[in-house]
Amino acid sequence: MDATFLYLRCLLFLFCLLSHMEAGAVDERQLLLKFKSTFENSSTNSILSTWNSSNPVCSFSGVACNGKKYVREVDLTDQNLSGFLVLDDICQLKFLEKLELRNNAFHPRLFPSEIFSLKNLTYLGLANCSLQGPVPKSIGNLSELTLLDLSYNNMVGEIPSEVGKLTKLWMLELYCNHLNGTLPFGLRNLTNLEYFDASKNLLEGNLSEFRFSKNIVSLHLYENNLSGEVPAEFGEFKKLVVLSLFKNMLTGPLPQKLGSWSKFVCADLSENFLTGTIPPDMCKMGTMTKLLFVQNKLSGEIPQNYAKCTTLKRFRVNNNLLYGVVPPGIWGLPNAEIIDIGSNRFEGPITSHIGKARTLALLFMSYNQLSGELPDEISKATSLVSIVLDNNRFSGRIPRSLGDLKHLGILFLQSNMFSASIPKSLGRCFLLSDVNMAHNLLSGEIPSSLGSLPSLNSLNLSNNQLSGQIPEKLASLMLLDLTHNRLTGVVPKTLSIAAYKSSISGNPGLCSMYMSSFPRCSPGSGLSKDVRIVIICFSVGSAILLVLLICALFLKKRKDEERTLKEESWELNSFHVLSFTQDEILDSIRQENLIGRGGSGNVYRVLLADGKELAVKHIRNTDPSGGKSKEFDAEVATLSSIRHINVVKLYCSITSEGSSFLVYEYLPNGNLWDRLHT
Ligand SMILES: *[C@@H]1O[C@H](CO)[C@@H](O)[C@H](O)[C@H]1NC(C)=O
Ligand SMILES: *[C@@H]1O[C@H](CO)[C@@H](O)[C@H](O)[C@H]1NC(C)=O
Ligand SMILES: *[C@@H]1O[C@H](CO)[C@@H](O)[C@H](O)[C@H]1NC(C)=O
Ligand SMILES: *[C@@H]1O[C@H](CO)[C@@H](O)[C@H](O)[C@H]1NC(C)=O
Ligand SMILES: *[C@@H]1O[C@H](CO)[C@@H](O)[C@H](O)[C@H]1NC(C)=O
Ligand SMILES: *[C@@H]1O[C@H](CO)[C@@H](O)[C@H](O)[C@H]1NC(C)=O
Ligand SMILES: *[C@@H]1O[C@H](CO)[C@@H](O)[C@H](O)[C@H]1NC(C)=O
Ligand SMILES: *[C@@H]1O[C@H](CO)[C@@H](O)[C@H](O)[C@H]1NC(C)=O
Ligand SMILES: *[C@@H]1O[C@H](CO)[C@@H](O)[C@H](O)[C@H]1NC(C)=O
Ligand SMILES: *[C@@H]1O[C@H](CO)[C@@H](O)[C@H](O)[C@H]1NC(C)=O
Ligand SMILES: CC(=O)N[C@H]1CO[C@H](CO)[C@@H](O)[C@@H]1O
Repeated sequence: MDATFLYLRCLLFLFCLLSHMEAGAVDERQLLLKFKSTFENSSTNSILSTWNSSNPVCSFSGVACNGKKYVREVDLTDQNLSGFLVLDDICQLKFLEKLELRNNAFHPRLFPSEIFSLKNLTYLGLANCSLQGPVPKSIGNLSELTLLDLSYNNMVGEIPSEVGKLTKLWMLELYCNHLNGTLPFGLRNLTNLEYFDASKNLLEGNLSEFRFSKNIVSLHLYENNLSGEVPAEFGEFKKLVVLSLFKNMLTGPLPQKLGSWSKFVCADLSENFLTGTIPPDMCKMGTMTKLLFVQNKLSGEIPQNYAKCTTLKRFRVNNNLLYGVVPPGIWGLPNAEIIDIGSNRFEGPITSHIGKARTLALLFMSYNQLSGELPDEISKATSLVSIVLDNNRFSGRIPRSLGDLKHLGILFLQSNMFSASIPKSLGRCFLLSDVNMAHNLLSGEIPSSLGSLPSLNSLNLSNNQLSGQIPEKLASLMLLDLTHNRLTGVVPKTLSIAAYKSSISGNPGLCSMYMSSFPRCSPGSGLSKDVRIVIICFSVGSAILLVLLICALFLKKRKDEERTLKEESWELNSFHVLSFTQDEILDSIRQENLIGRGGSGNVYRVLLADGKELAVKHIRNTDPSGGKSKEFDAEVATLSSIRHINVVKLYCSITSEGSSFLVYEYLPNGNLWDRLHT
């Protein structure tokens, strides 16, 4: 039997040899054409159209040959190829070194074992190829591999320790699979490894196997279940520039020399249980852009060095146990986009350095013990979109210069000790959407300019010492809280409905013509008796009319909206970088997406293809005379039913002659922090 086997092997060998000698390149063409024939719809693929029997194999698109005209590379990235990935044929290409099939639409299948005959393969790219099942142990046979990319598949089970045999590996990509177990014993032998990414898997255990990865440049293991400490050896890695380990269960202190040797760029260790202090020298070479340690148990002060780290774009240490005075230079980092130091124990003032923070968009520092006055220079940080500094000990007046911040959308100053009056200049911040100044010592009148802000959603001025009348225009907000102040006079007509009762209570000086829970206004303070009678009669009569009107309008509206939206000419005005198009919004203005219905417009919940949710408020332009229509009550009823939904960010407006849409971020649970992940 052995003899027979040998004989057959010999025959096969001879056959192979002969076919090679005859015309190697022609054979390779047949192999590739057979490979092509395994794809569905290969006839409609433009690259594969060059794969035909009259073209020489080296002129096939996506194919590269070596000096002897043998196929060295096959690269069919992003070709939308479908069918079962069958590699029998292509794996007979003796000189193949690179096989890249990323981002195709293959049918699910196990890791193709044919591949293991390709001993010369140096580059194997099978990302997003619908591979299933475990990573086979035979992967260890491909000992020439320098790049192995199996990311974006459905691979399960543990990473086989045979991977440790691929000692030439320079890049290993395993992210977005379902790999579990610990990082295998053997990874330590991959001393040439520079890029490793096994993020978004189910890995557990510790990082010990990486203690020997002294050439590592970029290490990503975020969104796993890794535990234990970051090994001390990481502090000695001379080439490390990116370390991304967020959302794991890591504990213990960080090596203090971490990132100090190389042109270090990014440390993202958010959402772990790290203790100790922030390593001080990650920006030593002046290249760091992201320092992200959100939600850990770090303590100590912010190292002074970061105040000089002018390359920093994101400085986020929210939710730790850090303390001390924030080094003044931090406020003025010239390239910072986010400074997020909330929920710590920082103290001291925001210094005038903030005037240098020209790119700063988000400034978060809630729940600390910061104090002093806000410097006027804050107005020079002209990119500011959100100022969130609630629950601190700030005092003094709110700077008038805030009115210069043309991009400001969120202003949260609540639970501090701000005094004096609310600056009228805020009426010039046209993008303001959410304002909270509750629980301060503010006095004086509510500036009526706030009522003219076109995108204001919520205004909370409760628990202050505000006096004077409520400005007429403060209506149609998703949230209005003016409770517990010293407001006086007549409750404006627009607020004289039940939905607003809880927004204005706790102001003993208020009176109302219509709301029983307030003292009636004396005749001098409001309208004459005749006018009142007319209004009451009108209300009763119009109630019936209103119902009919709303029904009619509603039916008409449904038709109008569905029929004509995209035919109209629209103008899009964006206030943020948009990840959606105008058409995506207009296409989603459909009955099934309606979450609230009102007189002057409806509110829709829009689910984008990428899973992001938006709230879209449709406002039909009212008649030229400008006054609120009778449908106003209905709208308030609608909007007040979702008024506690925290609609924070206004992305854009889309307007035409007849109506306009305001597109907001939609936050069902209203958690401001959730939306700001790294
Ligand atoms: C093969 O493809 C080339 C274009 O690359 C084309 O010019 C030629 O006509 C094709 N030959 C056949 C037999 O389809
Ligand atoms: C991919 O192919 C499918 C069918 O094979 C087709 O419906 C789809 O439009 C193609 N997509 C692209 C981007 O070519
Ligand atoms: C690897 O490539 C060499 C030439 O570089 C060739 O002689 C050899 O047959 C190839 N090995 C395999 C297993 O294909
Ligand atoms: C995976 O490939 C498909 C094409 O088959 C593509 O549409 C999709 O965007 C790719 N996914 C990723 C994460 O690149
Ligand atoms: C390939 O790997 C498997 C599993 O590790 C091993 O049993 C087999 O001997 C290897 N084959 C070759 C040709 O090296
Ligand atoms: C890993 O997942 C496989 C199934 O995919 C399971 O059988 C195995 O027990 C898991 N191992 C660990 C360590 O969780
Ligand atoms: C690592 O490599 C050494 C020497 O090449 C070898 O003896 C050892 O078995 C390897 N370790 C693992 C876990 O593969
Ligand atoms: C890391 O985990 C391995 C088992 O996976 C264990 O043997 C080793 O002691 C652990 N190292 C540390 C420092 O906890
Ligand atoms: C993560 O690991 C811990 C133990 O370290 C375990 O209790 C927990 O269930 C794991 N979580 C997941 C999602 O696997
Ligand atoms: C207004 O802000 C205060 C302080 O943050 C808060 O307690 C109160 O609930 C807010 N009002 C509404 C209606 O949300
Ligand atoms: C399996 C598959 O994708 N088939 C498609 C091939 O292309 C034609 C049109 O070119 C489609 O109708 C098939 O559905």
